Amino acid sequence: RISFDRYYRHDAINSYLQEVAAKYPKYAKVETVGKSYEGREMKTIHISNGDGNSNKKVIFVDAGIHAREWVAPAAALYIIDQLLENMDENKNLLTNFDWLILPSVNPDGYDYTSTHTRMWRKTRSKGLLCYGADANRNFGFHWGVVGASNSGCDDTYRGRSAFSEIESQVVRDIMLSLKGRGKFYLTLHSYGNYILYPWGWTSDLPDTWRDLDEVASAGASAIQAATGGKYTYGSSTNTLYPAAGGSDDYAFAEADFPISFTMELPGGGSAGFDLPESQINAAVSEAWIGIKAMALKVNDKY
Ligand code: 0X9
Ligand code: ZN
Repeated sequence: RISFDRYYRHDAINSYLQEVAAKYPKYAKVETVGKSYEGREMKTIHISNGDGNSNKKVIFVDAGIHAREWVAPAAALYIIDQLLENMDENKNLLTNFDWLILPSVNPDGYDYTSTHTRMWRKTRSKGLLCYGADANRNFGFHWGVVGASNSGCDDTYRGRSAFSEIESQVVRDIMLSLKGRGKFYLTLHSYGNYILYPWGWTSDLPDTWRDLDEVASAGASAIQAATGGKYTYGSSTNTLYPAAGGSDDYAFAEADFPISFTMELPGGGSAGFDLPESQINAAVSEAWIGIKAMALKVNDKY
């Protein structure tokens, strides 16, 4: 069984997916959904309770769109570990939902943070002067209108055009393929302990913001009750900052996910994005408590 006292490189993440799916063939299926700019395989794992119902509601979780946010892919692996290795305890989460998890959205950038620059954020596509776009500014909903740079060397570069990056295309295509069934989209980031809902592109709130707020609140309360940990929730713009072209706004607006959240996991302090390995387990197990509570709330509502 995988341990959460260290970080794993992209290749190790892919190997883990294959291994755990081979161990639970009745419940888990791995699919290669695309290749990154530099040719790394992007894999999802689909987890069900094996009852053969292929029409269930779906929870789609991704992580690692920002290369340096290492605790995010770790949290995605933790979800997989808990759903499969702890299935009895988590039965209710699989009765009504299938889970689709893409733990490593930006494998080129992620590997680059191991081999070259720890604080790399973007993809690694080749631009005129610099490499990469911020894949979380690259989605085609109000693309580029705010909080996104049009200058290729900036960390929040929006890209040449909406969906110029293969990695954001892959995420988009998964979302659209789930249209109608997709009820909860969760994209894992770090850091700051936030649960953020749309919109990121405007300070206006969506009509259904009360529903978003209710689900986010259930997550934050469950965490606070279990560990005392504090997560702040609210719309991206009003809680953090305005930034258009995010995957969360796209899932909500264009792929009809009624609940779409960015979860910013812990980090901070002197560690910044570099959450020490000794703190991974606490961070991801706490996040899982919140995610379970949110999933149950989503099941009640949709
Ligand atoms: O800026 C981001 O992309 C996210 N924060 S991070 O520190 N992980 O880079 C927040 C994204 C919130 N969602 C939108 N603005 N759409
Ligand atoms: Zn991020």
